[in-house]
Amino acid sequence: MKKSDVVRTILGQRFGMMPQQTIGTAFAPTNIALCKYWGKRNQELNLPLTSSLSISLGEKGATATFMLSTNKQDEIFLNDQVVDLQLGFAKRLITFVDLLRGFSGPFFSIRIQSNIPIAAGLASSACGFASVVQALDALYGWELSAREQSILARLGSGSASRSVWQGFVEWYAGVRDDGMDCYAEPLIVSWPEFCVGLLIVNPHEKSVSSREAMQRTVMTSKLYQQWPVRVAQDLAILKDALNAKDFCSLGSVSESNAIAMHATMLDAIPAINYSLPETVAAMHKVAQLRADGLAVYFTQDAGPNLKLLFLQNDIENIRAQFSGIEILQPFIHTRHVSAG
Ligand code: 2P0
Repeated sequence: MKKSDVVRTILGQRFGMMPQQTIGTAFAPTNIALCKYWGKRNQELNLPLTSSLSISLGEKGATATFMLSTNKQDEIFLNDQVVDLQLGFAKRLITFVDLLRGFSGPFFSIRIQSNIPIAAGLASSACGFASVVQALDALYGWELSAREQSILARLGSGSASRSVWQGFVEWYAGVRDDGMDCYAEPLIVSWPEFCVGLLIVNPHEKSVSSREAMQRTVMTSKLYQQWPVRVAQDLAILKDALNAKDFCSLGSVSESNAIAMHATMLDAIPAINYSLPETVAAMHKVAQLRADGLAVYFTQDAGPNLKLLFLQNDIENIRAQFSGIEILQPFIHTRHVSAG
């Protein structure tokens, strides 16, 4: 099955119709996985081998704005700077937009505004594709459900399926070949004291894309065989911890899940090692602080930077230990959306 088949299934007779508005705009938050998505059962549709669980980062994310254009081609602005349409970013975006607007669709002036801290290693594609789907939904008047938005956003980037929601979010792996049961839904847990700290140990770009790293791991890592079992256990513990607001359980299983994901990557051939000496030093520091009584845990994605997990009471302690850390409170100043 192709991406275009999924789009046609979801849009039905709305596929290829003209926009109802001249402008459509939407914001989507970025998200950090506490139980990671690592490995696909279908590369084309970004169907994962396992479910995953994330926290969306409130007001940190991307706003996409689509305006009808009379030009003969699209134009793209990223944070008010014009983007060369030959760049990989532009090509990937326009390929995705083509999928949704149909072949004879209108051209757009596309503006993406991102307030994600530069080089934080936060999944910009996650909030990017989610905001694009929601902005096009507003422009065309499709009136998609959040589930449908989640499925369409996944076609752009797997983790984008989780960025259509705020708060704690579970993305179901599903079993169907067409991926219609593979979407994200929020967990009905509000935790205003929950904090995420962005610890930048190195601002340079990663050498191996997460897409390539994921595929190499699945193909070559023997340890990867253990990963689905591990995820099932971790998801169950995480959900119990969220229901009980048991921060230490949540933190320790999140940290351990990230370490296990990186272990599968280290076992790939050739090995993928996103950690730098500074990454490892920060991990030891977190462990030492915890031994000294501070409830802080880390998680790590496909890059050298860490995200620290802790509670509001410890904000000043964390600031004192990690100069320059950016601290986010995902549930503060954010409307928490529940499943409808
Ligand atoms: C996650 N990551 O759960 C995992 C953990 C990185 C490490 O999802 O190929 O950009 O577009 O589906 O979503 C990053 O991978 O990959 C990611 P594609 P994506 O957040």
